[in-house]
Amino acid sequence: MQLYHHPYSLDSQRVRLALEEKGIDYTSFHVNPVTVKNMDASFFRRNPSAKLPVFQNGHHIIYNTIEIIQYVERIALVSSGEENIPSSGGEVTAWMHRIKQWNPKFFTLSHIPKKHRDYVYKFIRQVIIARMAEATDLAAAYHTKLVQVYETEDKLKDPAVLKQSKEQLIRLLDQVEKRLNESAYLAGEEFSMADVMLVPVLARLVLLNLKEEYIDGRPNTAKYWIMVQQRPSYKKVIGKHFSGWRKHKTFIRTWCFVHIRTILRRF
Ligand SMILES: N[C@@H](CCC(=O)N[C@@H](CS)C(=O)NCC(=O)O)C(=O)O
Repeated sequence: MQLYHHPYSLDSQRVRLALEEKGIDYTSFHVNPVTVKNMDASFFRRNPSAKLPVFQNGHHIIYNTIEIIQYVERIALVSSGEENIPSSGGEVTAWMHRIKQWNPKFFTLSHIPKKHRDYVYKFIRQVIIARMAEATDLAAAYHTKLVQVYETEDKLKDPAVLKQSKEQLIRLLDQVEKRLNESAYLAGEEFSMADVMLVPVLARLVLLNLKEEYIDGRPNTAKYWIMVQQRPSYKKVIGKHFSGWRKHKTFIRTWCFVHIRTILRRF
């Protein structure tokens, strides 16, 4: 089994948490979307949406995060040989879909200084154009991606888009807070795949220095956040890259890559 993913990608974090929680071995391939590795022809040919993560088992490829997680659950069930391990019930699935409805893209980008965002987006556009010239058979798909990049940049200028994303996040966090008043985890007393969907959202808020605004004022969520960070899966998938000084190391590496390529005009 292969997973194409990156520590920056929230959906990748979700899938990796599921794999760690279920103890499933896999071959890991890092595809950094900020250094635009997701547009390399070898990856893009496999996945013309260029989105992460991509999960492959033999000839079977899955692109949808929830489908991957449910597939991982089934593998864990089969390989355990036990028949009475419960797979996710209705409430877990409902939470997974509810959480997935919030797209972190615009919210995240809107909290990155415009100057840095513009620099990276210009780099992304130049890389796509360079790849288009190298692999002409993929030109149409690259062109679609280029249009999407321009659309993203346009949407980021629209305060209504950002307002809607923020309001949707607040509604979700309020529902979570209410639910966590009834049980330790999102769908009961056991950590489940619903939590796997939620934890990266909280980690993203912390990364953007928004913990005080979105987590601390919700006491059940604040308690939950402390608890989930103790899990080995969290430490391996998220903590390792983003706790304390490590987050600077993670970003500086990417930033240097983008900066040097831009200076040398090597896309
Ligand atoms: N196909 C995924 C969505 C994945 C997704 O949106 N991935 C983001 C990162 S979390 C991405 O790769 N964005 C890069 C891009 O849009 O080019 C799903 O439905 O679960």
